[in-house]
Amino acid sequence: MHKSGFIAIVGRPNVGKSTLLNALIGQKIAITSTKPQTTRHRISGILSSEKYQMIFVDTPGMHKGKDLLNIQIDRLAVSSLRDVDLVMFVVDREMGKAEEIVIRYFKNLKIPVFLVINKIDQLINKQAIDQLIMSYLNEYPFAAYLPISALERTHLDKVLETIEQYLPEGPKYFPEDMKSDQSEAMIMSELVREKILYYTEQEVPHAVAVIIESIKENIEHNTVDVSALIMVERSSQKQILIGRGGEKMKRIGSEARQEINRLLDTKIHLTLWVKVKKDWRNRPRDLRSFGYGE
Ligand SMILES: Nc1nc2c(ncn2[C@@H]2O[C@H](COP(=O)(O)OP(=O)(O)OP(=O)(O)O)[C@@H](O)[C@H]2O)c(=O)[nH]1
Ligand SMILES: [Mg+2]
Repeated sequence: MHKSGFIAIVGRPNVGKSTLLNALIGQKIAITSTKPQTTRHRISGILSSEKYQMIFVDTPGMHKGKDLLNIQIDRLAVSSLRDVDLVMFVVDREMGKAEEIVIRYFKNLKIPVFLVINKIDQLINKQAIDQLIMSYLNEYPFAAYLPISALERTHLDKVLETIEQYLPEGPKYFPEDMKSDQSEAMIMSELVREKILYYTEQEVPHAVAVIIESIKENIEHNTVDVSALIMVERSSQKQILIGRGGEKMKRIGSEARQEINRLLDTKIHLTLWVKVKKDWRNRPRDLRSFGYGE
């Protein structure tokens, strides 16, 4: 019997959902960062074996944001609960107000929800883990609870085993060698954004969107020429991004290029442009043209 199904990974921002996706697939599919609200799209990672195919759907962290981008992103995360066979609710601390908001969305679900306690490498002792788990089991009838560390890849075999038990019988929806649904352009723009998240602070990471403008094969130099546009909301943010003497932008470009080369196994030449677009996070048309929303 072959089993298959879709598994949504949901939770508050920054709990380690994308890190978990990457660890389960064994490849970097989604970018991660220490800053909340890193993921903005729904990203699928596919794990195939002889016995099963699991399609993991990484989602943006659920939270109540103020701008239109955040509202759309939150809606996207919530809508991911539809049309899946299973939900993994990822947490990294005791039950609180923000967690309660997420759990509220489970109330009408008829599919199993697993409680995944992540970052146990940071919890001091077994007692702390038990206490954390108890704070959730009082709130919702979770089908299973799974303490893990996505970063250190501990107990992931137990996660896969438990998912397999609950998966329905079904076909392979995707070719066996396909690991994600991300296009090359999406991978490139996300990797550029990841480096920006790493090198900027406060409001800048949230004010940035990256759009791949063109991908052209350069036969003469045996490279692929990629041009990317970085959108920010204010000229002060543009200055921060570029840095003194263009130093920061150079570093962002160089690190993004190296990782794109490695992940896509192509030699690219990357050109970055920074442009100011006032208040794009609140403009429906900008959001659409930057690839956000359903
Ligand atoms: N110590 C520790 N850190 C972890 C673990 N898993 C993830 N992290 C860290 O937590 C931070 C957030 O990880 P992400 O995977 O980007 O979190 P996310 O839930 O996808 O965040 P959003 O996309 O913003 O919702 C990163 O700095 C990760 O390295 C873990 O098991 N242990
Ligand atoms: Mg994420």
